Amino acid sequence: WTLEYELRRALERDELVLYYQPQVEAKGQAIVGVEALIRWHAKDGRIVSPAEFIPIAEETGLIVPIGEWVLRTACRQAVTWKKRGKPGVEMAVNVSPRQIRQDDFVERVKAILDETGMDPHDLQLEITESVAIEETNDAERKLAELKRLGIRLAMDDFGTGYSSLGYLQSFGVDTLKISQMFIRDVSGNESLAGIVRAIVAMATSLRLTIVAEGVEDQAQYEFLKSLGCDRIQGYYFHKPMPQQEIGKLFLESV
Ligand code: G
Ligand code: G
Ligand code: MN
Ligand code: NA
Repeated sequence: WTLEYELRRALERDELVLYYQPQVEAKGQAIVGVEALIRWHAKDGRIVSPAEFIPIAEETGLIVPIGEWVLRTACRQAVTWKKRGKPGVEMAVNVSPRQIRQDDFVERVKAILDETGMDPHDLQLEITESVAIEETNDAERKLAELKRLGIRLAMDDFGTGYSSLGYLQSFGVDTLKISQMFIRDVSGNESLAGIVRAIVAMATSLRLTIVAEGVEDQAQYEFLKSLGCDRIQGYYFHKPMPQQEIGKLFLESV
C-alpha cells in the first residue's frame, strides 16, 4: 500500500512533527496542560492529516513505532520546557490500543521516561473507549502499573463509544475529555446541552478532572464554565501549534 510505504519513510526522514494544543483552566484561563498532536509535513510540501494516516498506521501496526516516537518527543519537549522555567504543565499523549497491546508496553514507557528524564507526574496518557472493550484485563493491569509510577490517564472522546462507567472506574481514569461532537452544536441545542450536563454531573461525582474539547466560541466556553468543567481545549483559546510558538507563549506567561 503506497500510503503505508510513504508513512514508514516519513518516520525515517523526520517528516513527522508534533504540534501542541494548550489546555486552559476554565476559571483563570491559565495554561495547565498541552496535548501532543502529530502532523505529517512531507518533504514535497504536502500536509497529510492524521485523520487520514492514523487509521492506516493502526491497521498496519506502524502506530507502534510512531506512537513511541510521539511519546519520546513529547517527553523530551516537556523536560525542555520545565528546565527553561515553565513548570506545572501536564503533557497529554494519545496512545492507541495497539500500543497498549504490546507485551512490553509498560517497559517501553518506563524506558522512555528514563531516557528523557520525564517526571511521570507530568505525563497523562489519553486512551479511548476501544481499549477498554478490546483488551480489558491485560490493559487494566498494564495501565494500573503505569499509574503506580504517577502517570495519569484520560479517557478521550468520551461519549462517542461505549461510555461505560465501569471502565472509567476499573481503568482508574483520572480525566474525562468530553468529545467535541457534543460541544460543536451545543449552543441552542437542548438535547446536546442535556448530554453535556449529564456527563459533567457524572464526572463530578466520580471526582474526575473534566476537559471540554473543541471549544470554539465564547458561548460554548461560558456554558461549560458554568457547569463546572475544569479545563478547556479548543480554538477559542489556542489552536495546536508548533514547539517554537508554544515556547514563546509559555515564556511570556511565566
Ligand atoms: O489534530 P487532529 O484533530 O487533526 O487529529 C486527528 C486525529 O488524530 C484525532 O483523533 C487524534 O486523536 C489523532 N491523533 C493525533 N495525534 C495522535 C498521536 O500521536 N497518536 C494517536 N494514536 N492519535 C493521534
Ligand atoms: O485526540 P483527539 O481525538 O481528541 O484529537 C483532538 C482533535 O481535535 C485534534 O485533531 C485537534 O486538532 C482538534 N481540535 C482541537 N480543538 C478544536 C476546535 O476548537 N475545533 C475543532 N473543530 N477541532 C479542534
Ligand atoms: Mn486526544
Ligand atoms: Na478527543
